Amino acid sequence: MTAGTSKDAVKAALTTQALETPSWAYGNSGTRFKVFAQPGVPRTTREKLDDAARVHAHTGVAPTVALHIPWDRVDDYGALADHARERGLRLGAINANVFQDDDYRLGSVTNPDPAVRRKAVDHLLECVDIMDATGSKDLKLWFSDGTNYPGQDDLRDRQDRLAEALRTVYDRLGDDQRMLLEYKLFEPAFYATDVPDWGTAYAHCLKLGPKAQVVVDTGHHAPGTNIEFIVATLLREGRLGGFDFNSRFYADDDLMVGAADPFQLFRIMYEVVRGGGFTADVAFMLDQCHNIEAKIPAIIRSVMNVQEATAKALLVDAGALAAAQREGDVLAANGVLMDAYNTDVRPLLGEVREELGLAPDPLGAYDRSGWQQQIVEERVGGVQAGWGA
Ligand code: PSV
Ligand code: MN
Repeated sequence: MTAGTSKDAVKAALTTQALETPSWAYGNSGTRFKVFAQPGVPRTTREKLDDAARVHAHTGVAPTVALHIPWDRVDDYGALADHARERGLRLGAINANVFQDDDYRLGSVTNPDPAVRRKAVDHLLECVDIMDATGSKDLKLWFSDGTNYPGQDDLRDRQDRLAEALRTVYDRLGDDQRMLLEYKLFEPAFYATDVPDWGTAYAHCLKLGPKAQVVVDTGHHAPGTNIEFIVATLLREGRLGGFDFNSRFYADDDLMVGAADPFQLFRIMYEVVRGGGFTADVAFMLDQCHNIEAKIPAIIRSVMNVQEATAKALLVDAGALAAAQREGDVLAANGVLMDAYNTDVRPLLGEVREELGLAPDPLGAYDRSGWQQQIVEERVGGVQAGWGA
């Protein structure tokens, strides 16, 4: 798919788009000040999948669900995959979690203590075992590792430890499995983060081999960072493994993608289309938390926001843009992009949904379905899922 194709081609591309929703977005979440519980929230991973199935049913483009281990640990992953399949879903990326144990106070795979490093690597290897059982293709790695004070630990030694751990895990991957390495500017470490930026992630991936790819979490950058440039560069180098989509006003806010800056999302999706990433092996995942808003409609809204940005990106008139760029016509070139961005693509997406046999308005359809009332009535008792559960 290239930019600027016919309306039918745009619709066909939108029909095949696949967005992965995160299991943790269906559970309770909050800030470090307060987690607000909501009625009807899932108690188990199976119930999270039941909710995810509603998102897919109303949008038609959310067929996979990312799991977070241990938040989604179960006894039988094959049975969990069956539960997903029976609801028209598949299990997606396995997200490792080496950031919530006391042992990780000074880091996980970069910890100065070899026993802690071993524990962290064992967890990552366990995640690959889980991938074997679920049929998941991607292992998503985010490390909270870093230091709070200058001199606290040796920055270079920590990179060596990181490289060694990544190598061990990389060598365990099957032929069809990938390692997606996520970077984050800061938090929870405040002085130095061990994988703070795409350059560090890219350098590690390059050494490891082609199955190691970089993940761009849109919330993990300094204000003003040109994220679409990073996307273009990683695609050009064949190292863009996927996205963790969300949006931010200040730090890692994890708000609904496209809510804070829909124009940025359009610019990112334009570079994805331009770089061939729309049809390549790029995983389009959400990584969000819905702290105060209703969760399932918020996830449906997020999926719709990505679809709208994608539709606009696909509508860019590539021929006119290239001609204006060749002629050095700055205003005309900018105008071509803005014309696409300013197109109201909601009717087009309504048609796409109707062609998939869906209602054109997923949020209205969800409201009418009665699912929200049903889960509020039925999910009584037990422990609601949330951070750490
Ligand atoms: C870290 O902030 C992160 O973006 C990683 O992807 C984690 O796995 C995820 O958030 C947990 O919500
Ligand atoms: Mn993320």
